[in-house]
Amino acid sequence: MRLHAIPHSTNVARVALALGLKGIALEATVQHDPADRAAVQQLSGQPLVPVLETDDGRVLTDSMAIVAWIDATWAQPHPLYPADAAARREVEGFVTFFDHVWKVAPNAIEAEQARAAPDRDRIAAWAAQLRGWQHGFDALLHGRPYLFGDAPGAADVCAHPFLRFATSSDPEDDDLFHGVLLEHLALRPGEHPRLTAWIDRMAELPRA
Ligand SMILES: N[C@@H](CCC(=O)N[C@@H](CS)C(=O)NCC(=O)O)C(=O)O
Repeated sequence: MRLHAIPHSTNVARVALALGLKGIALEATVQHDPADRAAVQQLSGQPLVPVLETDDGRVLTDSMAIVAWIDATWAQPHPLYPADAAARREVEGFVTFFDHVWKVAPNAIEAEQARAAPDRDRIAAWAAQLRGWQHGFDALLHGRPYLFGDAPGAADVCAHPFLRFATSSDPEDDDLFHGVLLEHLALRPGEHPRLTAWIDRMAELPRA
């Protein structure tokens, strides 16, 4: 399998983490120039990464759809989604929240900051929303090491590549969206200790 990527991509990191947890190796990770998506567009019909070329000739797009495919293809011994239907729906609900609600705020902040005269009040409101949600992630980690249980699963794979910016930065990463995450997720010492410990725990897991 070949994974198409751009440097420092959060959504690509989800796929690398899912494969790592499954113990599945890639033939190659193909790094593209963020400013030139022609090859990705030609391969997949859209410009965004990740794109996964599978061994049986599929071309898959959209990180969490790829993670669901990986989980369905190599279900055992480390399932990423629960087998129980209700528990699975809870995790799917988290993934939907993360991608379609949580991500709105940092994307909106990035877009507002790019305007000639950014509206500081709007940025502050989105930033407050992001900080408020950190309580929720910390609460999900009460009495368990991962967001929905005792083993890392799809929710952890979904959230960690983004929430990790609360505690760490990469000096070579100059992505503006990641700058927004660094600024607005940063945790003060002692704040949300369960979330901080989970970020460290997740960082230790294997990646493809
Ligand atoms: N919903 C897509 C989003 C993919 C996405 O936004 N990928 C970013 C990299 S993390 C990208 O290719 N951005 C290119 C751009 O915005 O020009 C997914 O989850 O895979």
